[in-house]
Amino acid sequence: MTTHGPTGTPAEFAGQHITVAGLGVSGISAARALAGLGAHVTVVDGGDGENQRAAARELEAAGITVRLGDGETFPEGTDLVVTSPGWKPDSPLFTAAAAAGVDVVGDVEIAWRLRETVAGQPPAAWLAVTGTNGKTTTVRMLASILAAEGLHTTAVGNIGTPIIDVVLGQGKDGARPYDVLAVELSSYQLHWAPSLRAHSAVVLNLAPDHLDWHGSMEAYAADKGRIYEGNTVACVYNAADKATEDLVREADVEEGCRAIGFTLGTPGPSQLGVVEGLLVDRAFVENRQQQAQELAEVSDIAPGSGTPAPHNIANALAAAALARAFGVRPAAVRDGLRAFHPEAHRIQHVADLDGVTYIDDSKATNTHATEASLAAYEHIVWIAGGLAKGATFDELVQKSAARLRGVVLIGADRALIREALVRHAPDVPVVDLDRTDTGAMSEAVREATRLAEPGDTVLLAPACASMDMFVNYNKRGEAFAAAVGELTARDH
Ligand code: UMA
Repeated sequence: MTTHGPTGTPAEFAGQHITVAGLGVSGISAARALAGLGAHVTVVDGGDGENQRAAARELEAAGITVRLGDGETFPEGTDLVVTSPGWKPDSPLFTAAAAAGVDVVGDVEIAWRLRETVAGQPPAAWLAVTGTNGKTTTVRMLASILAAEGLHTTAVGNIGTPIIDVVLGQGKDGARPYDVLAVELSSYQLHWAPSLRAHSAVVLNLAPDHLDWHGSMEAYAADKGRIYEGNTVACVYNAADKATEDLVREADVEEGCRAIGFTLGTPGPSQLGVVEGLLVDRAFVENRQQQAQELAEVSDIAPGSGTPAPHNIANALAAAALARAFGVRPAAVRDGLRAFHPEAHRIQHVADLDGVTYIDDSKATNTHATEASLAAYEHIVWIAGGLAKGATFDELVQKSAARLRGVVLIGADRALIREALVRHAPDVPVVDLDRTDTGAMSEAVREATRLAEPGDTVLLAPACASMDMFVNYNKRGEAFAAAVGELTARDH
Protein backbone atom coordinates (compact mmCIF):
# COMPACT_ATOMS: atom_id res chain seq x y z
CA MET A 1 0.00 0.00 0.00
CA THR A 2 1.23 3.49 -0.72
CA THR A 3 0.57 6.23 1.80
CA HIS A 4 1.06 9.88 1.15
CA GLY A 5 2.07 10.74 4.70
CA PRO A 6 1.11 13.93 6.41
CA THR A 7 0.38 16.61 3.82
CA GLY A 8 0.92 19.23 6.47
CA THR A 9 -0.18 22.76 6.93
CA PRO A 10 1.65 25.62 8.57
CA ALA A 11 -0.82 25.28 11.47
CA GLU A 12 0.55 21.81 12.24
CA PHE A 13 3.66 23.39 13.74
CA ALA A 14 2.14 26.41 15.55
CA GLY A 15 2.64 26.19 19.30
CA GLN A 16 4.81 23.06 19.09
CA HIS A 17 8.12 22.87 20.95
CA ILE A 18 10.60 21.96 18.26
CA THR A 19 14.30 21.19 18.75
CA VAL A 20 16.39 21.83 15.65
CA ALA A 21 19.66 19.82 15.61
CA GLY A 22 22.49 21.76 13.96
CA LEU A 23 23.17 25.41 13.29
CA GLY A 24 24.41 25.01 9.71
CA VAL A 25 22.74 25.76 6.39
CA SER A 26 19.70 23.54 6.92
CA GLY A 27 19.32 24.15 10.68
CA ILE A 28 19.21 27.92 10.28
CA SER A 29 16.64 27.62 7.49
CA ALA A 30 14.46 25.16 9.46
CA ALA A 31 14.62 27.21 12.67
CA ARG A 32 13.60 30.45 10.96
CA ALA A 33 10.79 28.80 9.01
CA LEU A 34 9.33 26.94 11.99
CA ALA A 35 9.54 29.98 14.27
CA GLY A 36 7.80 31.94 11.51
CA LEU A 37 4.98 29.38 11.62
CA GLY A 38 4.53 29.95 15.35
CA ALA A 39 6.60 27.09 16.80
CA HIS A 40 8.78 27.50 19.91
CA VAL A 41 12.18 26.66 18.49
CA THR A 42 15.40 25.66 20.27
CA VAL A 43 18.49 25.08 18.13
CA VAL A 44 21.26 22.91 19.59
CA ASP A 45 24.77 22.48 18.18
CA GLY A 46 27.84 20.70 19.50
CA GLY A 47 30.08 23.43 18.11
CA ASP A 48 30.77 26.81 19.65
CA GLY A 49 32.87 28.60 17.04
CA GLU A 50 32.79 32.21 15.87
CA ASN A 51 30.49 31.44 12.91
CA GLN A 52 28.04 29.60 15.14
CA ARG A 53 27.99 32.44 17.66
CA ALA A 54 27.27 34.97 14.91
CA ALA A 55 24.43 32.78 13.55
CA ALA A 56 23.11 32.30 17.10
CA ARG A 57 22.92 36.05 17.68
CA GLU A 58 20.82 36.49 14.54
CA LEU A 59 18.41 33.70 15.46
CA GLU A 60 18.09 34.91 19.05
CA ALA A 61 17.07 38.32 17.70
CA ALA A 62 14.19 36.49 15.95
CA GLY A 63 13.05 34.96 19.26
CA ILE A 64 14.73 31.55 18.76
CA THR A 65 16.59 29.88 21.64
CA VAL A 66 20.10 28.67 20.74
CA ARG A 67 22.31 26.34 22.78
CA LEU A 68 25.91 26.02 21.62
CA GLY A 69 28.60 23.59 22.80
CA ASP A 70 26.14 20.81 23.68
CA GLY A 71 24.57 18.77 20.88
CA GLU A 72 23.70 15.83 23.10
CA THR A 73 21.36 16.81 25.93
CA PHE A 74 17.70 16.46 24.95
CA PRO A 75 15.71 19.64 25.73
CA GLU A 76 12.82 18.85 28.09
CA GLY A 77 9.33 19.28 26.64
CA THR A 78 10.36 18.80 22.98
CA ASP A 79 7.45 17.68 20.73
CA LEU A 80 9.49 17.13 17.55
CA VAL A 81 13.18 17.08 16.58
CA VAL A 82 14.12 18.48 13.16
CA THR A 83 17.66 17.44 12.35
CA SER A 84 20.28 18.70 9.93
CA PRO A 85 21.30 15.96 7.48
CA GLY A 86 24.84 15.41 8.77
CA TRP A 87 23.80 14.18 12.23
CA LYS A 88 24.27 10.43 12.60
CA PRO A 89 21.20 8.35 13.47
CA ASP A 90 22.92 7.05 16.63
CA SER A 91 23.58 10.55 18.02
CA PRO A 92 22.82 10.66 21.78
CA LEU A 93 20.24 13.41 21.16
CA PHE A 94 18.17 11.02 19.02
CA THR A 95 18.54 8.12 21.45
CA ALA A 96 17.06 10.40 24.10
CA ALA A 97 14.30 11.55 21.69
CA ALA A 98 13.37 7.91 20.98
CA ALA A 99 13.26 7.16 24.72
CA ALA A 100 10.86 10.11 25.15
CA GLY A 101 8.71 8.91 22.20
CA VAL A 102 9.56 12.00 20.12
CA ASP A 103 9.92 11.81 16.32
CA VAL A 104 13.10 12.88 14.53
CA VAL A 105 12.80 14.11 10.93
CA GLY A 106 14.91 16.22 8.58
CA ASP A 107 14.39 19.57 6.90
CA VAL A 108 13.42 17.84 3.62
CA GLU A 109 10.56 16.08 5.43
CA ILE A 110 9.33 19.42 6.78
CA ALA A 111 9.54 20.98 3.31
CA TRP A 112 7.57 18.06 1.88
CA ARG A 113 4.85 18.42 4.54
CA LEU A 114 4.64 22.16 3.82
CA ARG A 115 4.55 21.89 0.04
CA GLU A 116 0.91 22.90 -0.32
CA THR A 117 1.30 26.29 1.25
CA VAL A 118 0.48 28.59 -1.65
CA ALA A 119 -3.26 29.19 -1.52
CA GLY A 120 -5.15 27.98 -4.58
CA GLN A 121 -2.03 26.58 -6.28
CA PRO A 122 -1.26 22.92 -6.88
CA PRO A 123 2.08 22.13 -5.19
CA ALA A 124 5.15 22.07 -7.42
CA ALA A 125 6.13 18.55 -8.48
CA TRP A 126 9.46 17.25 -7.14
CA LEU A 127 11.83 15.59 -9.59
CA ALA A 128 14.41 14.02 -7.30
CA VAL A 129 18.02 13.02 -7.91
CA THR A 130 20.38 10.97 -5.77
CA GLY A 131 23.38 8.71 -6.37
CA THR A 132 26.92 8.42 -5.13
CA ASN A 133 28.23 10.75 -7.83
CA GLY A 134 26.89 13.21 -10.36
CA LYS A 135 23.92 14.46 -8.31
CA THR A 136 24.75 18.14 -8.46
CA THR A 137 25.60 18.08 -12.17
CA THR A 138 22.39 16.19 -12.95
CA VAL A 139 20.05 18.51 -10.99
CA ARG A 140 21.71 21.51 -12.63
CA MET A 141 21.23 19.94 -16.07
CA LEU A 142 17.63 19.10 -15.15
CA ALA A 143 16.86 22.64 -13.98
CA SER A 144 18.37 23.99 -17.20
CA ILE A 145 16.17 21.67 -19.31
CA LEU A 146 13.00 22.53 -17.35
CA ALA A 147 13.75 26.24 -17.70
CA ALA A 148 14.26 25.77 -21.47
CA GLU A 149 10.72 24.36 -21.55
CA GLY A 150 9.48 27.65 -20.04
CA LEU A 151 8.73 26.13 -16.64
CA HIS A 152 9.37 28.08 -13.44
CA THR A 153 11.90 25.97 -11.55
CA THR A 154 15.04 25.93 -9.41
CA ALA A 155 17.64 23.43 -8.19
CA VAL A 156 17.38 22.81 -4.44
CA GLY A 157 18.45 20.53 -1.59
CA ASN A 158 21.91 19.05 -1.07
CA ILE A 159 23.19 21.38 -3.79
CA GLY A 160 23.16 24.05 -1.06
CA THR A 161 19.79 25.82 -1.28
CA PRO A 162 17.69 24.74 1.70
CA ILE A 163 14.47 23.33 0.36
CA ILE A 164 12.24 24.77 3.11
CA ASP A 165 13.24 28.30 2.07
CA VAL A 166 12.17 27.60 -1.50
CA VAL A 167 8.87 25.93 -0.60
CA LEU A 168 7.85 28.66 1.86
CA GLY A 169 9.20 31.51 -0.26
CA GLN A 170 6.76 30.76 -3.08
CA GLY A 171 4.05 33.27 -3.69
CA LYS A 172 5.66 35.74 -1.24
CA ASP A 173 5.90 39.35 -2.45
CA GLY A 174 4.12 38.39 -5.64
CA ALA A 175 6.76 35.75 -6.56
CA ARG A 176 5.43 33.23 -9.05
CA PRO A 177 4.99 29.76 -7.48
CA TYR A 178 7.22 27.04 -8.90
CA ASP A 179 5.85 24.57 -11.46
CA VAL A 180 8.45 21.95 -10.62
CA LEU A 181 11.58 21.60 -8.46
CA ALA A 182 14.86 19.84 -9.36
CA VAL A 183 15.72 18.32 -5.98
CA GLU A 184 19.18 16.96 -5.10
CA LEU A 185 18.93 14.59 -2.14
CA SER A 186 21.80 13.01 -0.21
CA SER A 187 21.48 9.63 1.47
CA TYR A 188 21.37 11.51 4.80
CA GLN A 189 18.44 13.65 3.70
CA LEU A 190 16.59 10.61 2.39
CA HIS A 191 17.12 8.83 5.70
CA TRP A 192 15.34 11.65 7.53
CA ALA A 193 12.46 12.14 5.01
CA PRO A 194 10.07 9.19 5.54
CA SER A 195 6.95 10.59 3.85
CA LEU A 196 8.59 12.10 0.74
CA ARG A 197 6.83 10.95 -2.46
CA ALA A 198 8.45 12.42 -5.58
CA HIS A 199 6.78 12.69 -8.99
CA SER A 200 9.78 10.86 -10.51
CA ALA A 201 13.28 10.08 -9.24
CA VAL A 202 16.68 8.70 -10.21
CA VAL A 203 19.49 6.89 -8.39
CA LEU A 204 22.39 7.65 -10.73
CA ASN A 205 24.82 5.04 -9.39
CA LEU A 206 25.68 3.27 -6.19
CA ALA A 207 29.19 2.78 -4.77
CA PRO A 208 30.48 2.71 -1.19
CA ASP A 209 30.43 6.17 0.42
CA HIS A 210 29.51 7.61 3.84
CA LEU A 211 29.72 4.10 5.32
CA ASP A 212 30.83 5.56 8.66
CA TRP A 213 27.45 7.38 8.82
CA HIS A 214 25.17 4.61 7.58
CA GLY A 215 27.00 1.71 9.23
CA SER A 216 26.95 -0.60 6.16
CA MET A 217 26.60 -0.63 2.38
CA GLU A 218 23.15 -2.21 2.77
CA ALA A 219 21.95 0.61 5.02
CA TYR A 220 23.40 3.21 2.62
CA ALA A 221 21.66 1.58 -0.39
CA ALA A 222 18.39 1.31 1.52
CA ASP A 223 18.42 5.03 2.31
CA LYS A 224 19.22 5.88 -1.32
CA GLY A 225 16.37 3.61 -2.45
CA ARG A 226 13.83 5.59 -0.42
CA ILE A 227 13.86 8.16 -3.22
CA TYR A 228 11.72 5.80 -5.34
CA GLU A 229 9.03 5.28 -2.67
CA GLY A 230 5.64 6.44 -3.90
CA ASN A 231 6.90 7.79 -7.25
CA THR A 232 3.95 8.50 -9.50
CA VAL A 233 5.34 8.62 -13.05
CA ALA A 234 8.89 7.25 -13.43
CA CYS A 235 11.63 5.49 -11.44
CA VAL A 236 14.78 6.14 -13.48
CA TYR A 237 17.75 3.76 -13.05
CA ASN A 238 21.22 3.25 -14.51
CA ALA A 239 21.17 0.19 -16.77
CA ALA A 240 24.95 -0.21 -16.21
CA ASP A 241 24.54 -0.33 -12.41
CA LYS A 242 22.34 -3.24 -11.42
CA ALA A 243 22.09 -2.08 -7.82
CA THR A 244 20.05 0.95 -8.95
CA GLU A 245 17.64 -1.28 -10.88
CA ASP A 246 17.28 -3.54 -7.84
CA LEU A 247 16.25 -0.52 -5.77
CA VAL A 248 13.49 0.25 -8.28
CA ARG A 249 12.26 -3.32 -8.09
CA GLU A 250 12.08 -3.15 -4.29
CA ALA A 251 10.26 0.21 -4.21
CA ASP A 252 6.57 0.59 -3.41
CA VAL A 253 5.35 2.98 -6.13
CA GLU A 254 2.05 4.36 -7.37
CA GLU A 255 0.00 2.28 -9.79
CA GLY A 256 1.18 2.97 -13.37
CA CYS A 257 4.61 4.31 -12.40
CA ARG A 258 7.21 3.07 -14.91
CA ALA A 259 10.81 1.87 -14.58
CA ILE A 260 12.95 3.78 -17.09
CA GLY A 261 16.60 2.89 -17.75
CA PHE A 262 19.41 5.03 -19.13
CA THR A 263 22.43 3.58 -20.93
CA LEU A 264 25.50 4.79 -22.83
CA GLY A 265 24.69 2.10 -25.41
CA THR A 266 21.76 1.61 -27.77
CA PRO A 267 18.56 1.94 -25.73
CA GLY A 268 16.02 -0.87 -25.49
CA PRO A 269 12.30 -0.21 -25.05
CA SER A 270 11.65 1.99 -21.96
CA GLN A 271 15.21 3.29 -22.02
CA LEU A 272 17.11 6.40 -23.04
CA GLY A 273 20.53 5.89 -24.62
CA VAL A 274 23.05 6.88 -27.27
CA VAL A 275 22.98 5.99 -30.98
CA GLU A 276 25.65 7.35 -33.33
CA GLY A 277 26.37 10.47 -31.31
CA LEU A 278 22.71 11.19 -30.56
CA LEU A 279 20.84 11.08 -27.24
CA VAL A 280 17.77 8.99 -27.99
CA ASP A 281 14.51 8.35 -26.11
CA ARG A 282 12.76 4.97 -26.44
CA ALA A 283 10.69 5.44 -23.30
CA PHE A 284 8.48 8.50 -23.68
CA VAL A 285 7.29 7.80 -27.22
CA GLU A 286 3.99 6.42 -28.45
CA ASN A 287 5.30 3.09 -29.66
CA ARG A 288 8.44 2.21 -27.75
CA GLN A 289 8.84 -1.15 -29.51
CA GLN A 290 9.38 0.50 -32.87
CA GLN A 291 9.89 4.19 -32.29
CA ALA A 292 12.82 6.28 -31.02
CA GLN A 293 12.88 10.01 -30.51
CA GLU A 294 16.07 12.02 -31.05
CA LEU A 295 16.62 14.43 -28.15
CA ALA A 296 20.00 16.06 -28.75
CA GLU A 297 23.51 15.45 -30.02
CA VAL A 298 26.13 14.35 -27.51
CA SER A 299 28.02 17.51 -28.47
CA ASP A 300 25.06 19.60 -27.25
CA ILE A 301 26.06 18.77 -23.65
CA ALA A 302 27.72 21.93 -22.33
CA PRO A 303 29.26 22.91 -25.67
CA GLY A 304 32.51 24.83 -25.20
CA SER A 305 33.71 22.55 -22.38
CA GLY A 306 35.35 19.96 -24.60
CA THR A 307 34.13 16.44 -25.41
CA PRO A 308 31.77 15.36 -22.61
CA ALA A 309 33.15 12.62 -20.34
CA PRO A 310 31.09 9.39 -20.34
CA HIS A 311 29.75 10.01 -16.84
CA ASN A 312 28.42 13.39 -17.95
CA ILE A 313 26.62 11.82 -20.90
CA ALA A 314 25.02 9.46 -18.38
CA ASN A 315 24.06 12.42 -16.18
CA ALA A 316 22.51 14.18 -19.19
CA LEU A 317 20.46 11.08 -20.04
CA ALA A 318 19.21 10.84 -16.44
CA ALA A 319 18.23 14.52 -16.42
CA ALA A 320 16.53 14.08 -19.81
CA ALA A 321 14.59 11.04 -18.52
CA LEU A 322 13.21 12.99 -15.54
CA ALA A 323 12.33 15.96 -17.75
CA ARG A 324 10.61 13.72 -20.30
CA ALA A 325 8.68 12.04 -17.47
CA PHE A 326 7.41 15.51 -16.65
CA GLY A 327 6.30 16.04 -20.27
CA VAL A 328 9.15 18.23 -21.53
CA ARG A 329 9.55 18.42 -25.32
CA PRO A 330 12.67 17.01 -27.04
CA ALA A 331 13.75 20.47 -28.27
CA ALA A 332 13.82 21.76 -24.68
CA VAL A 333 16.10 18.87 -23.67
CA ARG A 334 18.53 19.96 -26.38
CA ASP A 335 18.28 23.67 -25.52
CA GLY A 336 18.68 23.01 -21.80
CA LEU A 337 21.79 20.87 -22.29
CA ARG A 338 23.28 23.55 -24.55
CA ALA A 339 22.66 26.23 -21.92
CA PHE A 340 24.20 24.16 -19.10
CA HIS A 341 27.64 25.16 -17.74
CA PRO A 342 29.70 22.69 -15.68
CA GLU A 343 30.39 23.71 -12.09
CA ALA A 344 33.75 24.63 -10.63
CA HIS A 345 36.08 21.98 -9.07
CA ARG A 346 34.55 19.20 -11.18
CA ILE A 347 37.34 18.07 -13.55
CA GLN A 348 38.09 21.74 -14.07
CA HIS A 349 41.03 22.71 -16.25
CA VAL A 350 43.27 25.08 -14.24
CA ALA A 351 46.40 25.64 -16.36
CA ASP A 352 48.92 24.25 -18.85
CA LEU A 353 52.51 24.93 -17.75
CA ASP A 354 55.60 23.59 -19.54
CA GLY A 355 53.57 20.84 -21.19
CA VAL A 356 51.91 19.72 -17.94
CA THR A 357 48.12 20.05 -17.55
CA TYR A 358 46.70 20.87 -14.10
CA ILE A 359 43.18 19.59 -13.37
CA ASP A 360 41.08 20.37 -10.27
CA ASP A 361 38.64 17.60 -9.36
CA SER A 362 38.38 18.56 -5.71
CA LYS A 363 34.73 17.49 -5.89
CA ALA A 364 35.96 13.86 -6.17
CA THR A 365 35.44 13.16 -2.46
CA ASN A 366 35.13 9.37 -2.77
CA THR A 367 36.83 6.53 -4.62
CA HIS A 368 34.05 6.13 -7.19
CA ALA A 369 34.32 9.74 -8.42
CA THR A 370 38.11 9.52 -8.36
CA GLU A 371 38.09 6.35 -10.44
CA ALA A 372 36.16 8.17 -13.19
CA SER A 373 38.61 11.04 -12.96
CA LEU A 374 41.77 8.89 -13.12
CA ALA A 375 40.31 6.98 -16.09
CA ALA A 376 40.13 10.20 -18.11
CA TYR A 377 43.94 10.78 -18.37
CA GLU A 378 46.84 8.67 -19.58
CA HIS A 379 49.83 9.74 -17.43
CA ILE A 380 48.96 11.22 -14.10
CA VAL A 381 50.62 12.70 -11.07
CA TRP A 382 47.84 12.19 -8.57
CA ILE A 383 47.27 14.41 -5.52
CA ALA A 384 45.08 12.52 -3.07
CA GLY A 385 44.09 12.23 0.58
CA GLY A 386 41.97 13.82 3.28
CA LEU A 387 39.20 12.20 5.34
CA ALA A 388 38.50 8.67 4.08
CA LYS A 389 34.99 8.34 5.63
CA GLY A 390 35.44 4.58 6.11
CA ALA A 391 36.56 3.91 2.51
CA THR A 392 39.23 1.46 1.33
CA PHE A 393 41.52 2.22 -1.61
CA ASP A 394 42.78 -1.13 -2.94
CA GLU A 395 40.41 -1.41 -5.88
CA LEU A 396 40.94 2.21 -6.93
CA VAL A 397 44.73 1.87 -6.87
CA GLN A 398 44.64 -1.51 -8.64
CA LYS A 399 42.54 -0.10 -11.49
CA SER A 400 44.61 3.08 -11.87
CA ALA A 401 48.18 1.91 -11.14
CA ALA A 402 49.26 1.78 -14.81
CA ARG A 403 48.38 5.45 -15.31
CA LEU A 404 50.26 6.81 -12.31
CA ARG A 405 53.54 8.66 -12.89
CA GLY A 406 53.64 9.56 -9.22
CA VAL A 407 51.49 10.31 -6.20
CA VAL A 408 51.49 13.11 -3.63
CA LEU A 409 49.56 12.33 -0.46
CA ILE A 410 48.02 14.92 1.84
CA GLY A 411 45.58 14.90 4.75
CA ALA A 412 44.63 12.93 7.83
CA ASP A 413 43.96 9.51 6.29
CA ARG A 414 46.75 9.47 3.70
CA ALA A 415 48.31 6.34 5.24
CA LEU A 416 45.33 4.30 3.97
CA ILE A 417 46.10 5.31 0.38
CA ARG A 418 49.86 4.84 0.90
CA GLU A 419 49.29 1.27 2.11
CA ALA A 420 47.16 0.50 -0.97
CA LEU A 421 49.93 1.93 -3.19
CA VAL A 422 52.54 -0.25 -1.48
CA ARG A 423 50.36 -3.30 -2.15
CA HIS A 424 49.32 -2.62 -5.75
CA ALA A 425 51.70 -0.01 -7.24
CA PRO A 426 55.03 -0.51 -5.43
CA ASP A 427 57.09 1.07 -8.23
CA VAL A 428 55.18 4.35 -8.35
CA PRO A 429 57.04 7.14 -6.52
CA VAL A 430 55.05 8.53 -3.58
CA VAL A 431 55.59 11.80 -1.72
CA ASP A 432 53.92 11.71 1.68
CA LEU A 433 53.34 15.19 3.11
CA ASP A 434 53.22 15.01 6.87
CA ARG A 435 51.35 18.28 7.40
CA THR A 436 47.65 19.14 7.40
CA ASP A 437 47.83 22.95 7.44
CA THR A 438 46.28 24.72 4.45
CA GLY A 439 49.75 25.67 3.14
CA ALA A 440 50.34 21.98 2.49
CA MET A 441 48.60 22.33 -0.88
CA SER A 442 51.37 24.62 -2.20
CA GLU A 443 53.97 22.05 -1.28
CA ALA A 444 51.83 19.25 -2.78
CA VAL A 445 51.59 21.08 -6.11
CA ARG A 446 55.34 21.80 -6.15
CA GLU A 447 56.12 18.13 -5.46
CA ALA A 448 53.65 17.00 -8.12
CA THR A 449 55.24 19.36 -10.63
CA ARG A 450 58.66 17.89 -9.81
CA LEU A 451 57.37 14.38 -10.56
CA ALA A 452 55.53 15.33 -13.78
CA GLU A 453 56.93 14.99 -17.29
CA PRO A 454 55.78 16.96 -20.34
CA GLY A 455 52.44 15.57 -21.54
CA ASP A 456 51.43 14.49 -18.03
CA THR A 457 48.41 15.64 -16.02
CA VAL A 458 48.67 16.79 -12.42
CA LEU A 459 45.29 15.78 -11.05
CA LEU A 460 43.79 16.81 -7.73
CA ALA A 461 41.21 14.04 -7.19
CA PRO A 462 41.49 13.36 -3.46
CA ALA A 463 39.06 10.40 -3.07
CA CYS A 464 38.46 11.85 0.39
CA ALA A 465 36.51 14.62 2.10
CA SER A 466 38.31 17.89 2.71
CA MET A 467 37.31 18.94 6.21
CA ASP A 468 40.54 17.88 7.92
CA MET A 469 42.40 20.66 6.09
CA PHE A 470 39.82 22.92 4.44
CA VAL A 471 36.36 24.36 5.13
CA ASN A 472 34.99 22.39 2.17
CA TYR A 473 35.98 20.97 -1.22
CA ASN A 474 35.53 24.38 -2.87
CA LYS A 475 38.25 25.84 -0.66
CA ARG A 476 40.48 22.82 -1.36
CA GLY A 477 40.06 23.39 -5.11
CA GLU A 478 40.73 27.10 -4.72
CA ALA A 479 43.92 26.31 -2.76
CA PHE A 480 45.02 24.00 -5.59
CA ALA A 481 44.39 26.66 -8.24
CA ALA A 482 46.22 29.26 -6.13
CA ALA A 483 49.17 26.88 -5.67
CA VAL A 484 49.33 26.30 -9.44
CA GLY A 485 49.29 30.08 -9.84
CA GLU A 486 52.32 30.32 -7.52
CA LEU A 487 54.44 28.03 -9.69
CA THR A 488 57.33 29.80 -11.35
CA ALA A 489 59.76 28.74 -14.04
CA ARG A 490 62.09 27.69 -11.19
CA ASP A 491 59.71 24.90 -10.24
CA HIS A 492 59.84 23.25 -13.65
N1 UMA B 1 26.65 19.14 14.24
C1 UMA B 1 26.59 18.79 15.57
N2 UMA B 1 26.62 17.46 15.89
C2 UMA B 1 26.71 16.48 14.95
C3 UMA B 1 26.79 16.84 13.59
C4 UMA B 1 26.77 18.19 13.26
O1 UMA B 1 26.48 19.65 16.45
O2 UMA B 1 26.73 15.30 15.31
C5 UMA B 1 26.54 20.57 13.86
C6 UMA B 1 27.82 21.18 13.33
O3 UMA B 1 28.58 21.78 14.35
C7 UMA B 1 27.29 22.23 12.34
C8 UMA B 1 25.93 21.69 11.92
O4 UMA B 1 25.58 20.65 12.81
O5 UMA B 1 27.12 23.51 12.92
C9 UMA B 1 26.07 21.18 10.49
O6 UMA B 1 25.02 20.41 10.05
P1 UMA B 1 25.20 19.53 8.72
O7 UMA B 1 26.50 18.83 8.75
O8 UMA B 1 24.00 18.70 8.51
O9 UMA B 1 25.36 20.63 7.55
P2 UMA B 1 24.46 21.81 6.96
O10 UMA B 1 25.29 23.05 7.04
O11 UMA B 1 23.10 21.89 7.52
O12 UMA B 1 24.43 21.39 5.40
C10 UMA B 1 23.58 20.34 4.97
C11 UMA B 1 24.36 19.40 4.05
N3 UMA B 1 25.52 18.88 4.78
C12 UMA B 1 25.67 17.57 5.02
O13 UMA B 1 24.89 16.74 4.64
C13 UMA B 1 26.91 17.13 5.76
C14 UMA B 1 24.82 20.14 2.81
O14 UMA B 1 25.41 19.20 1.92
C15 UMA B 1 23.61 20.74 2.10
O15 UMA B 1 24.05 21.53 1.01
C16 UMA B 1 22.82 21.63 3.08
O16 UMA B 1 22.47 20.88 4.26
C17 UMA B 1 21.51 22.16 2.45
O17 UMA B 1 20.63 21.11 2.19
C18 UMA B 1 26.85 19.25 1.78
C19 UMA B 1 27.44 17.83 1.81
O18 UMA B 1 28.63 17.68 2.04
C20 UMA B 1 27.22 19.89 0.45
N4 UMA B 1 26.63 16.79 1.57
C21 UMA B 1 27.11 15.41 1.53
C22 UMA B 1 27.55 15.04 0.13
O19 UMA B 1 27.12 15.69 -0.84
O20 UMA B 1 28.32 14.06 0.01
C23 UMA B 1 25.98 14.49 1.95
